[in-house]
Formats: sequence, C-alpha cells, structure tokens
Amino acid sequence: MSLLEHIAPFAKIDFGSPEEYRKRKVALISGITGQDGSYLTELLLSKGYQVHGIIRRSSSFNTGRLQHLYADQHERPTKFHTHYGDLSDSTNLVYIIAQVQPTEVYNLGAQSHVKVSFEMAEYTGDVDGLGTLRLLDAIRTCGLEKHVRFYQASTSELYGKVVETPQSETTPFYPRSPYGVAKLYAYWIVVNYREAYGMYACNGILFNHESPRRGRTFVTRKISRAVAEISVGKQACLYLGNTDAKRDWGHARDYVEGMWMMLQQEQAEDFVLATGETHPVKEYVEKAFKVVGINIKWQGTGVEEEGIDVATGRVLVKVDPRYFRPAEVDLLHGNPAKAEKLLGWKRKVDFDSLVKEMVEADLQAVNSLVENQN
Ligand code: NDP
Ligand code: GDR
Repeated sequence: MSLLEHIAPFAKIDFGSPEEYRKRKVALISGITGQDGSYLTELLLSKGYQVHGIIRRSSSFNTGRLQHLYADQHERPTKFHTHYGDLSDSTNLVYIIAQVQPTEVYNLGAQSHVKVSFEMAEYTGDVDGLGTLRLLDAIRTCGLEKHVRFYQASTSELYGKVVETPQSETTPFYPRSPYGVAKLYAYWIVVNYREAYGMYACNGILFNHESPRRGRTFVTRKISRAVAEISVGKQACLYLGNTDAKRDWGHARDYVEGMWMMLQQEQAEDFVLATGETHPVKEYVEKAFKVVGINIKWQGTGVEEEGIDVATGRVLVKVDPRYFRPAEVDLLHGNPAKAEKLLGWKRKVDFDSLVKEMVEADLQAVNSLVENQN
C-alpha cells in the first residue's frame, strides 16, 4: 500500500475516544533490538499487547536479543512484529505509525554510548535529539496526538556535573557529553509537546540499568565478560578507564516495568527510576572477581593503578587512558521516591545479585564457547 493510501484516510478517520482506542493495546518500540527493548517486549507480550518494533537494516545480525521471540513467530501466529526503520527518517516513521496505529509508543532508540557520542556528536544529536522530535511529529501527522501515550528514554546523564545528590525530578540538569546534551533536547521537546498539544508524553529519567543482555562495551558487561574469560584462561588482563566513577546500577528488567507503569497513570508526568544506592566502578570489579573466587587488591593511583589477584600476585586489571572521556560524570545517585510513591514501583534486584547474575551468565557463555571449540 502506498504511503498516501495509508495517510490520506487519517484525515477522515474518527479514532473514537482515547479510552476506547487504548483498549486495543498496541505498542510500538523504537530501539527494540537493544537491551531494554528486548525486556520491554517480553513484558508487554505477557500483558497481552501486540508489540511492534522498529529495527535498523544492518549487514550483520542485530536481532540476537529477540531471537527467542522470532522463533515463536515462525511456529505460530504471534503478537510480535518488526518494521525496518530509523529515527533519522521522518517519512519512514510516519509510515510506521500510520500502519501500526499504536496506543503506546516507547522511544528507546538511540546512539546510547556516552564515550562514542564524543566521536559521533552530530549523529548522536540527530538520532537522540531530533529523532525524538521526528517520532512525536509522526504521531501528530497521523492525527493521533490525543490517542497515543508516549514514553521517552531520558537519562541520569542529564544531571552530569554534580549539583546535588541524591538526584531527583527537581535537580537541575548539567549534561557533560554530546549524548547528554542530545537527550536534554529530547527531554524538553517531550515536555513542550505535552504542554503545547496536550499529548500524554512522559520522560523516564532512568539511572544505569544492566543485565546479561547489556552491550559489551558498557563497563559492567565489559567487566563481567572479562572476569569470565580470565577465569578460563582466555584473557590475561582487563583494561579500564576511570575506575573511581560512581553509578547507581539497577537491573534492566525492573526498569522496563517502570516504563510501562508511567504510561498507565491518569496524567503524564516525569519520573526518576533508580536504586537509591551508588557504587564505584572499582567495587563492581571487586565483586565480579569474587564470584569466581578471586580477591582483588588495588595498588598505585591514576594511570598507574592496578588490580592484583591477592592469591597469585598477578595483575588482572590495568588502566588504559584510551577509555577516559573528555568530560566525565563522576557521581550518579538517584532518588526514586516519586516513582515509589505514585507508581508503586520498586527495584527488586540489588547490586550484589546483579553482579552475580551478569558474571554467571558470561561464565556460562564463555564455557559453552570453550566446549564448542574442543
Ligand atoms: P542499547 O544501546 O542496548 O539499544 C539502543 C537501541 O537503539 C538499539 O535497538 C539500536 O539498534 C537502536 N538505535 C540506534 N540508533 C538508531 C537509529 N538511528 N534509529 C533507530 N534505532 C536506533 O540501549 P539500552 O537498551 O541500554 O537503552 C535504551 C534507551 O534508554 C536508550 O535510548 C538509552 O539512551 C536510554 N537509557 C539507557 C540507560 C541504561 O542504563 N541502559 C539509562 C538511561 C537511559 P541496533 O541494535 O541496530 O544498534
Ligand atoms: P554510562 O555507562 O556512561 O554511565 O552510560 P558506561 O557503562 O559506559 O560507563 C559507566 C562509567 O564507567 C566508566 N568506565 C568505563 N566505561 C566504559 N564503557 N568502558 C570502560 O572501559 C570504562 N572504564 C571506566 C565510565 O567512564 C563511566 O564513568 C550508560 C548508558 O547506558 C547511557 O545510554 C545511559 O543514559 C546512562 O548509562 C545512564
């Protein structure tokens, strides 16, 4: 069907009341192939939603986190569908909204790596900042602005330089990277469209959340994988950047539940999701090695710092300045009180359990690779 055929009838369509329309329970997720996209898809399917996802065309395989859902799809009709698209392509977004007619849109798509954003600043601004505007405007173009509920993946990177802790919905923003600045634009365009057009649009200001599905270049997963590889003799040493940075780390599965909760309220509002605890990267390293029975002690400072296996004296962790950022976010520590009170949200997985789950999953993956090679 042509784009015009899809869109033209919209001018005349009476979608009915927003309440009636929402009963269809159709979700559209940008960034469905990412960590959060995969957990959110599972959650929404379990709640009876029809789930549509936007995937980017890639010359290599990028749907690994959704493989189990595709497998189901081939065996029997499912409520899971994907569409090729990109947040840089407005026409494509209008087309997808017109086709899917979603009741809830979750904008999780982004160039999400902070360090990479310094190298690809313009692209990050385009996708993470303007991409949000394009998706909101696609909803308006289709005349669905009063019917669709919109979730924006905002971030604790908005806080950047420490102004106050713990950080809450009222803490002033001071982003410290092109990624943070792009997400600041996205945050405000969501607030603006809510106020200007009466859209139900929410910012979830989410602090770091991790899982065995975390991308391997983010620090927690980089560490858990390295610990697994070192423990079976496949890697000698783990190289890191700033090990003093502190983060408020939770489990991604808990956080996607909060995203959904934000879209089930009477009124659209912005919410922080966080654990309320903060830990340095060093502590993550120590706890991860403990899972495989290795105790780490630190010696030296700055680029000379090393993490040493107490039992053998081997150097297992070193600092490589290549991983330093031009400007760093030193401390993130969130206050989830508003979400706990108004949404009834609470994180379930604590820091130690998160580290253990990630290391054990990587141990299993590394061991099965070793077995296959033998
Ligand atoms: P991931 O990096 O795992 O996933 C990002 C997703 O965005 C992938 O599906 C990716 O596709 C897609 N994407 C990238 N560029 C584009 C584009 N141009 N058009 C459409 N899609 C695109 O991130 P997470 O799952 O960890 O995070 C989800 C969202 O939440 C992101 O917006 C992130 O910035 C934000 N966020 C994440 C936090 C966290 O701790 N995880 C905390 C706060 C906010 P592909 O697979 O093809 O690369
Ligand atoms: P972050 O996550 O920048 O907080 O953004 P990341 O895991 O990349 O870094 C966390 C902290 O660890 C320090 N660090 C290293 N980081 C990486 N990636 N690699 C290293 O080798 C390394 N060594 C030390 C970093 O300097 C930083 O201080 C994540 C992303 O998911 C964003 O999309 C999201 O918005 C925020 O979390 C909240």
